[in-house]
Amino acid sequence: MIKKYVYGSPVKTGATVMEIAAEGGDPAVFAVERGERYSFSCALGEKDRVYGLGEQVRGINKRGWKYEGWNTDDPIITEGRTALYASHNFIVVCGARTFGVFFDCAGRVQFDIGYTRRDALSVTTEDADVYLIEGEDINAIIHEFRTLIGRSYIPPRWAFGYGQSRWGYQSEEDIMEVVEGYANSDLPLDMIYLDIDYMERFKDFTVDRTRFPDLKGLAARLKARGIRLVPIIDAAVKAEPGYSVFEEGVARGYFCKDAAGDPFIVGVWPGDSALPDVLNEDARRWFGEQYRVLLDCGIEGFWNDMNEPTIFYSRRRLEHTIDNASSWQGKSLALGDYNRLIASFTGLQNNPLDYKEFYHETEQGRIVHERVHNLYGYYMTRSAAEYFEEYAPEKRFLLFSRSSYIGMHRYGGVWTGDNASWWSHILLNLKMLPSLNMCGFLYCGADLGGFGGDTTEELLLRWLALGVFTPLMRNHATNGSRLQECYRFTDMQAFRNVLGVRYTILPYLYSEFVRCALRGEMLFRPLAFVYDDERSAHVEDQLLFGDSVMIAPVYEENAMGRYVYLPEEMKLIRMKGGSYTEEILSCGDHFIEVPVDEVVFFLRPGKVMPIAAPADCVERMDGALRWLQFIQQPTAYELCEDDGISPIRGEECLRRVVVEPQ
Ligand code: MIG
Repeated sequence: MIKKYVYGSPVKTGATVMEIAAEGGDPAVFAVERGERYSFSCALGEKDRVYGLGEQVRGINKRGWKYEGWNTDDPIITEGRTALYASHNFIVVCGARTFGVFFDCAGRVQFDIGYTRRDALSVTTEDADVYLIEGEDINAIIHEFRTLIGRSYIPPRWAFGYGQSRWGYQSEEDIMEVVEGYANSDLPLDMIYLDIDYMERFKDFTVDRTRFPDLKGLAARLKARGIRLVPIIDAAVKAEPGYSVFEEGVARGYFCKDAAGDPFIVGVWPGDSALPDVLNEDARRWFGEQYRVLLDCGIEGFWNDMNEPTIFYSRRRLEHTIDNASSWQGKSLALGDYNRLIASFTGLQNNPLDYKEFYHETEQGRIVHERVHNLYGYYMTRSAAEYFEEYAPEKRFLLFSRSSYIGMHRYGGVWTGDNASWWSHILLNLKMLPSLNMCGFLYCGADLGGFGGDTTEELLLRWLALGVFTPLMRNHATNGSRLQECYRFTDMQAFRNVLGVRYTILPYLYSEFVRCALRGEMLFRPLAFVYDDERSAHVEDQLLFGDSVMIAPVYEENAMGRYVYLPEEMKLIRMKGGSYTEEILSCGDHFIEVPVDEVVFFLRPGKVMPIAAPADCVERMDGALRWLQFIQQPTAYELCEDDGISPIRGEECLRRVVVEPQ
């Protein structure tokens, strides 16, 4: 049961798809205080656990820390952070009393989940719609929430292949070198990503003709080999006279404006730039249409970046800062003054004061950015998705974004931003998955191998051994870091084994994904959502993957394997490429040896799993299925069979197959 409570006059965010009449009073579970902000608090019982918040730091159980819904581009992702690139303000308190609550507020939302006091939870918001969701158990509550927010995005089937990315591919030659690198090492590849260097001086919707003389031809040649080229689009548009996207946007008033009504100029990669006002319906349609230049080149997928939106500087604050700095010319600086001088420059980036200085022209009137900050990435992505549907209604496109808000899950997926080549980030990747799924984001993944810093062969292999299960499976790294394409390393057979597992399990991954999207279920669940025992309630490094499988990846360096907790008897599967061994293990703790060239997972009793033979890309898979099984009697499985391209409108694509025990 869902109840809605309205505080103040919140901006409509587009998070939900159901009209619910507002209740009077306050949700019974909270003590509510009204001041400058609204505050909602309740006691936490000794054993209560709190789940949710989507893309966030720390545990699957969020208890013990403070978090913020405030989309932030800061690439140093440590435990001390409180906000990442996305705001997913949905939590479920689970214990003596179990309930879900969604704080639908596009401004700053603060969660204190047993941080100030271990026995108390408090959330503060600006004007907000607050939804209280009650149900039989946590799964019922989440399912109800997913009904409220609408069906998750389903990408084309090829988007479940493996992709390679790197910030720094400069030219067609660079791209071809990577493609041949994979092919020559006999490694699969479905996607290769273009980062900002394909553009002409970082101008959205342009292609640098000297380095990419024939993007259309390149896209076609790659597609003939089953590989898609996936370019990046940045939020900000270069402010340059003569650049049609900028000039048209200015002429039509489609950029965010300052108080005087002029485009608000910010610095991002192209230098001075303007932010398309994606919260304005006309501007949103217009921005979406710009993707056409690339769609006409045969491009079928995009990643949207810098849409927190990132502001390296605002023109105005930069001028002011430079003036201020020059006033120090020739003067001696005491340490405090020196520090202030430096801070005046470092503080230019994503300065919260800038968010008070520009506006969106929405159907709900003129709104200052800070009140709707968390919606920017959502609406940038929606603008593309809505246009794709107009451009080719018979086709699904790949689309994912860095910044997001609940509601965007209907239009695209997410990657979880600038992680690092740290072992702890494998585990963080795992922990985010169920939280993201709760909030509707099913198509998601992290930069495998780590974005920042230098990876190692072992780190990459172990990370890929988790990545084979994540819907978005992309190896991506930053400019200047160690080259991270699989073929750069030594043990090619190990990479073949691990990447091959992705293709082997693809029929299962795809079927589970589509079913979960259609039915509002989670692809990745914490053990606590499925098993009732006390141990399962606290497991933070294993997950259920779909209905049939449990995963427990290795996330420590130089490990021989790891301890795995089995809440019930399970069948251990050790997989290399398309071959595997099976072993039944009893309920309880086991030390599982895991060589780096192997992927292990566990099949649940009474369950089956469709698998295929590996191939060098999704389109070349032969369609023949085999079944992994741990059953005593004939068991039904819902297999997704569609063309992988046409929009999926209903459950017709799911076929019930009965598997006989063998
Ligand atoms: O300020 O386009 O998260 O994936 O490679 C950095 C360059 C901008 C941030 C993205 C990252 C991408 C990078 N971008």
